[in-house]
Amino acid sequence: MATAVVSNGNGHIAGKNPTPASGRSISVYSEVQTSRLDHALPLPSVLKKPFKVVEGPPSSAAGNPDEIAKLFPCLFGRPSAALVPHSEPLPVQNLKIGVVLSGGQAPGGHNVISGIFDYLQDHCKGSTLFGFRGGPAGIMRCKYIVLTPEYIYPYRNQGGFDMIRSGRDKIETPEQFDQAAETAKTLDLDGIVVIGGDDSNTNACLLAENFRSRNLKTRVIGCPKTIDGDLKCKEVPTSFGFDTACKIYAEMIGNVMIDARSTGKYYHFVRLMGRAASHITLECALQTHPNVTLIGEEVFAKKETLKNVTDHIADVICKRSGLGYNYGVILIPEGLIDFIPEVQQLISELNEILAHDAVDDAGLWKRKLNEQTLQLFDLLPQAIQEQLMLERDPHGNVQVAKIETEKMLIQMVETELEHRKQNGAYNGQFKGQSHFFGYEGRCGLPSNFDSAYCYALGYGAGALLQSGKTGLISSVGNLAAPVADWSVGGTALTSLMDVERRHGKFKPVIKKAMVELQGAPFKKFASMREEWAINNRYISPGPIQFHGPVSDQVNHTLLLELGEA
Ligand code: FBP
Repeated sequence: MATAVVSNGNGHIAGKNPTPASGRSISVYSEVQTSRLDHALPLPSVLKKPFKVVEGPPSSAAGNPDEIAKLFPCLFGRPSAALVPHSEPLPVQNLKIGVVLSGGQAPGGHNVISGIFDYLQDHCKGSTLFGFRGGPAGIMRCKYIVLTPEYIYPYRNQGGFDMIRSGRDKIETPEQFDQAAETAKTLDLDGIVVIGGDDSNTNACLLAENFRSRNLKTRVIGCPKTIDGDLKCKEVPTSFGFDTACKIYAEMIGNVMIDARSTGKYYHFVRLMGRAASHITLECALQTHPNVTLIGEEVFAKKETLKNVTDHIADVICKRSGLGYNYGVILIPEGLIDFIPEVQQLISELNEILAHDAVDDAGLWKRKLNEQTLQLFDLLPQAIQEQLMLERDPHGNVQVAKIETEKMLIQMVETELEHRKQNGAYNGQFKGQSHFFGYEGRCGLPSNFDSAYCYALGYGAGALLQSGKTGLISSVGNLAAPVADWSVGGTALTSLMDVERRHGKFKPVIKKAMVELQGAPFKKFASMREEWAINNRYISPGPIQFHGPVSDQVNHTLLLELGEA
């Protein structure tokens, strides 16, 4: 019988029977889902025996250290922490810990929670784990459930965030910090674990600073989540969910490639999620070998215009047509248009206008755009214009998932090929098919890698909280080695910070890790892409495997970045 407790939002227990069953019923699970429930999760060996925490040297910031030091007077300079074997276990404590899922779904989130839960069961018997419902708003409104073994069980090794659900709210105003502090006091919390991406971990750091400045005992630890793969640094080699999401997309791309080759009549323009960074697109290219792959960071470095990008795709299509191939597959990162300097300028002018609520129905707001920007805006298809004007997300980002770049490029390539036809430079057939692979990859069953990585991140977060740490992001390293040899510790969140302009103001943010053009994954791709463009070197990786020789394979990006071929 489950003993989960539901709060009515004021910290009081609601209803007569505070014991709702888990939100999931395993009676309707598929065989594969069921088989994953009892999949034994390996732990790094340092977490299996008594350990102590060793601190590194004082840390700095990813950029503008003086500004960051002013914004985080209590936390700035904190050293990183590493767990090392020790003769004595930490003293057992009865801890009250809250956990929250923040931002977009990423496969493995449930395992982070299971990891924290199991840590408390194994090392701090009698502790309580509160799951804040619906993201950071759950902290502000004190909406939670008390997690129990029965409640958690159906979510073990399962995709999704539905155990406690997620949200994109930010805790940023003084009133919201007050509400969060009130919750921490009401529940007598020793700690909160924030499972989120760059923005959510920025928020975790602000919360840790705020609690410290109020002398609250509540500590805050972050966990690196995002399929986008852009929350990483030396100590945090990857964010969870990236491995699984890329494998899911790569399977779908492989299928589309075989379809393209079978009919011989379509160019598939596949836009892939990933927000600003092109890591997912790059990884999928390495897994499947498409004919064209656009990498936003390269487009930016080469200062390419929309016309350059269109010409590049049209050139490949013409060459292939000469060889008798009127089909192909083109990968486009979700954030592409944000990387084209002229569009970037347009977006930043639009951001300022939208931040000041200056959009009128008569279109007078357009006068605020500079002349060249206005010309570009007027050139864009109306659907794209409308998508660029959509409300920003709560962090001030353009909602790139809603901009249909793949459709825009099909239109532009079609027009370009029409011109070439008239000039006698092309006589093939072009038919574009658009795809957006995004949400399909966020809630799949986590790969073996993500399952184990998430569990270690959560278990490690528990260890950091028991050791009294705050303002750190749970960090599991040495990931190319067997799980037993993974390192476990925490990295100062302020060391990942820089300042950026958002909503027209400077704010602290965790610096996004973009695709490095000098990095091993991009270099490998660049050395092979010409061959893939002309000759068909398609690879169809098939579905994620949970057993057998390839089941523990890790994505190319991580291995190449770790120096493993
Ligand atoms: P996070 O950065 O919160 O992990 O979100 C990742 C992401 O999946 C992006 O790839 C995508 O652009 C965005 O979320 C979509 O947001 P939403 O779920 O709000 O539509």
